[in-house]
Amino acid sequence: MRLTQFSLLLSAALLSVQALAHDFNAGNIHIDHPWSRALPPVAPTGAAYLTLENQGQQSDTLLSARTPIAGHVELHEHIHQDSLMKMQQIDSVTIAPGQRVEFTPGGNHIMLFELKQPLTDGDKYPMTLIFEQAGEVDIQVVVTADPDNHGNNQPEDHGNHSEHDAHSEHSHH
Ligand SMILES: [Cu+2]
Repeated sequence: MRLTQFSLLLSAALLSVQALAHDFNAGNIHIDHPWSRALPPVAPTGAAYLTLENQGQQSDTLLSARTPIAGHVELHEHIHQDSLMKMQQIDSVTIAPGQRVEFTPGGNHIMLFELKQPLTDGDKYPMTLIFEQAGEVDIQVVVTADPDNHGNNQPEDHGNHSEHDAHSEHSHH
């Protein structure tokens, strides 16, 4: 019974947001294009990816995330161990001022355990990110079978480094 009501609410939420390009702001943190890869309905786990950019003057830290579609959510990273790619839980992800942190397949990701509904291509689902400074922010995650086809690929952008003229003020000879 409760599950049915929940599903109806969720469907309404899914229908109300349709745009594929989407981003969110929380304090000084800009959250760009949260997405999940569509999976077969039997998949017990999934993952969410996004980009976090710190546009403020002090660092902030992503502490955790939660979503009603998963029983349990963890922050994960991929590491190379004995020439194998392994994923493991991380406590948090800190974003320094001006830094951009990408959560991508094969890298950091938000791991979804005990999925309560399938990750179906074209759907969206709500997620809450909890930051140390910015607090809690509600986002919508897009589910897509073809993440490369949304025109949101980040081209290599190295044009934003403001080269600060670093005079060494404490050099003693
Ligand atoms: Cu994982």
